[in-house]
Amino acid sequence: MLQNVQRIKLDSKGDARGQLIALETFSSQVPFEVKRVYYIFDTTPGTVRGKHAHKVLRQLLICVSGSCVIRCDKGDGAEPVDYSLDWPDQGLLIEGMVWREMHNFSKGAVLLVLASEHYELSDYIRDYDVFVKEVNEAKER
Ligand code: T46
Repeated sequence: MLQNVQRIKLDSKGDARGQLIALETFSSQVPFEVKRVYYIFDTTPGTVRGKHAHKVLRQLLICVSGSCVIRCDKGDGAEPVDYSLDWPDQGLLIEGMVWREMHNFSKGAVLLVLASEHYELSDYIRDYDVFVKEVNEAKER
């Protein structure tokens, strides 16, 4: 498990009819105010998405249908860690500076993301070398 990346088991309200998961802002499962929701679907086979880090954004990722793998890298020289999401009660909370890449999307996969901020291009770091430099500079502060 990486610092700033946490698997969250979402509380499913199951009964004979099936399962239901409710997510609320500022709960133990969503520890931030949700300002934006987006979802990724109909991905091209073999595609890799993401390939960036965020400066401030906090996000909870849930693969609500199918499966995918989220590769997380702290930029500190340690090996990246792969988190597989393959059931709707599994969440991955990513906070702080983490380089993320989403891959191995199954056919029909839908990746739902709850985000703490509105869409802001200036929050993205899309160059891996710049990301590593910023991680190192933060360590020296
Ligand atoms: C992240 C991973 C998990 C918008 O207009 N509004 C939005 O809120 C988002 C997220 C994207 N867009 C536009 C920008 C691009 O034209 O949608 C297009 C695809 O976005 P992007 O290439 O950034 O998508 P991914 O899958 O590489 O990354 C996304 C999020 O951007 C990112 O924050 O952490 O999913």
